[in-house]
Amino acid sequence: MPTSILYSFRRCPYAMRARLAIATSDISVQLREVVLKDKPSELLTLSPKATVPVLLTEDELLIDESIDIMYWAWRQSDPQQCLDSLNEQQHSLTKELIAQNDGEFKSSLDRYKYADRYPEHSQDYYRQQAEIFLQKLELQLTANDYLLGSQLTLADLAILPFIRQFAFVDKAWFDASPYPKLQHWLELFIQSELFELIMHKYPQWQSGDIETYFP
Ligand SMILES: N[C@@H](CCC(=O)N[C@@H](CS)C(=O)NCC(=O)O)C(=O)O
Repeated sequence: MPTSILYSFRRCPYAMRARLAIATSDISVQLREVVLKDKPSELLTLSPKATVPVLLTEDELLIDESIDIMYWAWRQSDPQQCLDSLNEQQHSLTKELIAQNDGEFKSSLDRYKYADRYPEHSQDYYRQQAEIFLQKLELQLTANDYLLGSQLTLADLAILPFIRQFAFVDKAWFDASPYPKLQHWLELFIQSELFELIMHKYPQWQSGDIETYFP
């Protein structure tokens, strides 16, 4: 029975990353579904910064960054070679893309999504800022089916949840946008069994509940 514990929140793109990596490895974890406004004391005690995802491994290692959970999962087992297949150059491009995603793009995405909270600029302005990253991804996908080549890797799974969030701010705009490769890449992901698996709904975890395993 799995003994590593993952604190997760279904719609959080960072937690989705972690679940994607776990779901594409051969491992399972105990999943504790968190409600961000009502975090369990067990999580707050473990990780004072109190973001999700947080993983506590069976040997009591605490991992509280989503990317590090992805590495942890695939270092245990990587049957689809999401990490294993990357050469040095691909790995450095992956890191660059993820840094841009988590940095400038995420910041523009938040402003685009909640434009009323950031009245310094218009929603269109924030969307245009976000498009700088979309253009880069579109270029990658013009040459390849996936961001790094012909197979799904760390870069795709780390970035897809954020592009999905961006797309659904204004789906009609996204569907009509000049990014056909990106639209196709996202659509394949949303239609996949993998996506269905990681988006399964779990009730909020309460101390004392019987264990829920993921996947
Ligand atoms: N750098 C962290 C970011 C995680 C993060 O910010 N998660 C959000 C939810 S999507 C969170 O837990 N925010 C704290 C809160 O809303 O209380 C990671 O990659 O794991």
